[in-house]
Amino acid sequence: MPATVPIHEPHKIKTVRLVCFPSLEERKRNLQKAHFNVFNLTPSQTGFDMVSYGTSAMSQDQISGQLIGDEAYAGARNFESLCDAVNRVLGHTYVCPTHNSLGAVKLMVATLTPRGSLIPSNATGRIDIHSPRGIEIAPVRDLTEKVFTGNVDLPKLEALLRERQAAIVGMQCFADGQHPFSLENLRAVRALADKFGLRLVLDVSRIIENAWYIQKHEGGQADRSIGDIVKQMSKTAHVILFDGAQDAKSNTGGLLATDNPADHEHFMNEVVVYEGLHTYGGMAGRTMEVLARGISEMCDEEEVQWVMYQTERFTERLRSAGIPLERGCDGAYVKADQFLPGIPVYPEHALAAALYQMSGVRTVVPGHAGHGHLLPVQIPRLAMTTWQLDQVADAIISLFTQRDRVAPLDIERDGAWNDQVQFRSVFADLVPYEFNCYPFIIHTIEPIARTNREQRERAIREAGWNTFLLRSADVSIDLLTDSGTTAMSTEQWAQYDGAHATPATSEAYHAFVDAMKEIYGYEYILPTHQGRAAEQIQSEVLIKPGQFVPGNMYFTTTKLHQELAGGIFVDVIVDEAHDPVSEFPWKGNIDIGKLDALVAQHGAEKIAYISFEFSVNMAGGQPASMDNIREVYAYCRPKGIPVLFDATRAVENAYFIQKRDPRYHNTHIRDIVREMMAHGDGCTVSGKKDFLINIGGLLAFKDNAEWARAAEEKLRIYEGGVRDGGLPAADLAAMARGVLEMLDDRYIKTRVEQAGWLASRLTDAGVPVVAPTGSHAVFIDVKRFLPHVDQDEYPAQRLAAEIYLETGVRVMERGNVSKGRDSSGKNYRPALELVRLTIPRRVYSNEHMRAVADGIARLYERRDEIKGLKFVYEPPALRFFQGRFEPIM
Ligand code: P71
Repeated sequence: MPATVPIHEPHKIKTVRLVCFPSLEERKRNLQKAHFNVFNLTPSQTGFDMVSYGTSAMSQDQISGQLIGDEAYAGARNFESLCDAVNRVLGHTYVCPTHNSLGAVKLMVATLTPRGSLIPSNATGRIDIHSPRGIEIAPVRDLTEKVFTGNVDLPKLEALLRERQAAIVGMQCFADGQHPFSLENLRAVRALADKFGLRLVLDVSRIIENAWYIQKHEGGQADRSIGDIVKQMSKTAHVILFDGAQDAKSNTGGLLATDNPADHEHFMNEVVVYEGLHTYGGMAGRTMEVLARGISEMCDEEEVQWVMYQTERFTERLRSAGIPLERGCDGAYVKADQFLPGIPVYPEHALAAALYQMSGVRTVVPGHAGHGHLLPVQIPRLAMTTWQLDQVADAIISLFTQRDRVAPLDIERDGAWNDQVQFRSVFADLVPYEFNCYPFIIHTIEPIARTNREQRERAIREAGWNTFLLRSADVSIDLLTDSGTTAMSTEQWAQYDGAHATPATSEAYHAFVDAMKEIYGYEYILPTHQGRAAEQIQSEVLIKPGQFVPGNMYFTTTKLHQELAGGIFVDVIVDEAHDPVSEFPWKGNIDIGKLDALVAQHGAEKIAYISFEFSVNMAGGQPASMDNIREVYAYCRPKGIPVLFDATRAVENAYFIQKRDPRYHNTHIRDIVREMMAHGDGCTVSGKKDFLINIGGLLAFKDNAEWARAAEEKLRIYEGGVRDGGLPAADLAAMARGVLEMLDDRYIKTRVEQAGWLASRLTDAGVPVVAPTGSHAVFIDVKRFLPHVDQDEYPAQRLAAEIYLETGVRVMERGNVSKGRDSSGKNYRPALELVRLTIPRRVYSNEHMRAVADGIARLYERRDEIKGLKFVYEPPALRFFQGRFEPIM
């Protein structure tokens, strides 16, 4: 069952937390203010914060647990959830909650290890908190053991127990963060403890990592599940101590648990003194719920394999570059004294300060000052992508190559603890490390479906071979659309939760209007529930029946509303847009020659407006150039023809202008968008794309008050209130925040480049894709993929289904099925027979994309075996949504 190398995260991103990238100048200022001790820096002064304590990404189930805290003083329901989780996962009957692990230690001291006690232990890190209490820790780690370095030296322990009276026998999973023990050793320690009539107290805070190590390295354990091993480990101890901010991915919380009712009685009587009542122990009800859910989830085999894969990969990258380090359960512990042999005093602090100066990465030196020289570089569980971790490793490697230049620190104020010490220093001349990965970390994850081929065969049959009819629960990576599938940020959630609902005028409405005015430069701002609602109103306000609406290609909903309003759509996009192999960079441009011919034929007054779409979706997400946008407006203005943008995916279009037009290389996306919009008279936007939200839209006019008034009239009738467009204040507030985030240069670059990255992996495998890669998706050219399947046997529909069968990935047909039949009943057989792989914003990593590409490459290898489909049910209109098929054998 276990332990193959995972190919991608077994989850997708649900919520992101934006990361700051302070400039070199800011970093130097921050470092100075922090007295060169990076402990004093805050996360907003930090790029990546490499600490694992309380920083894990939670699951969506955990985060929802936050909202059902039963904040009763006594007997909270969440306490029952916690007991239940501990019983099931860790196997102990009686649970005593504490505010965190120090609370659990306090209880232990009050009940089992009073002042003057001796605790033999495989861990020494906790000496810091035990020695002030007059408790002696006797280290009994087996220093000869190479693999299970956390094993107890059994003869040494036995000799010690014979010689002196110990209070308990202590053991820690992955002792001090670096030393795992074997199950065999744990059981032998338990036997010894029993022999001497002592309790074995096991700190199970890093039990998952230790269990993984046992699964991987201990004879006879490879076929057992993590859950199984964890339970056995936990049950081997008389008392367990658990830190909620580690494996359970909570931000705090702790507990002691036991099967011994007398010990539990003792714990309950003391917990009220130090922590709180025995049914909450100093934790909020919501924390107990988060903790309970975290414990229930923490043995998930695939999640564990993913976390440990990342840890191993990170450590290996550093090790192979020659960085002196020790393995950690949650990252790499760098030996600062060997890294900086020329710096004798506090080399760990000098290293941390230098790393921050050159890269913005923060690492924290814990515990007592000057005790050893390890600098832990820890990985927050599930919160970072492999790409980001590789770059953090590369920053450290880059520092290693410049280590001779790292400046020593002069002590300004010494102290007993690392958080106290302060330094003076100079800024060494270090070459900075520039990150170019996603500018956010993962705050919440959503598990994705795990299916096998047999289950997928059943699912696609039940869906009539139509990916629109698959259940999301049967889909692993969902590339159906980028519409409304975005991960929101924590900032957006803060706005969402803080918004005050009203059917009248909300603050959120004002925030929405102010943000839109500023970004688009338009005077009249109307919210709508999504894009097509704005399109309906715009079309009805601006089109007189019988007028022409020239546009660059078309989008289905846009064209439909123009026609419903009595307009006649005319395609005036450049010819290159229809050619899947043309590399022309501005395939979204309007052909002014075609436009001029239309105007010459019918007269300007017969043109309702130009419908100008950015990042033209049906052409493959192809951008228009700034020159074209300007020229179209310059052509139209003197003739009194309005230009109305479908500004959906405007930011992606702006990115292409920044990238492909040398005049804009140094212009911010924000300014490019504003300039684009200046060459038009109004716009519609499907907010479900650009605005980084799950629902919402915009209708805006530059300065025409009459249109705005007419549109408001329709807004009241079709959508909702004039101040909300049918949206709750919460969604307006999240949108007002989303539009600020959409303009971040780093964000939009990583978003668009992800499509390019996927395309290049497909191309490398020979898979034919539409060129150049567009703004939001990769389009497979199915005529070249399945040349042996006739278009009337729907090759793109079949390929979409085959991709699902092979990989669990869902994609969308854009070909003969979508295009439909002409008036004589024949299929249109369009020039483009495509499958669209659409990339949601901030949801998937490059590992997901690699898995998608590799799966499609496997299909391409055996493409000759793939045949077509025939309809078994064909709806009269928009048949791609509801149509059902059967494979042709
Ligand atoms: C996409 C979608 C969503 C979609 C719509 C219809 C059929 C299948 C999928 C929606 C767009 C769009 C452009 C350029 C307006 C809309 C409608 N795209 N303009 O690509 O791409 O906006 O969905 O908010 O109403 O999957 P709306």
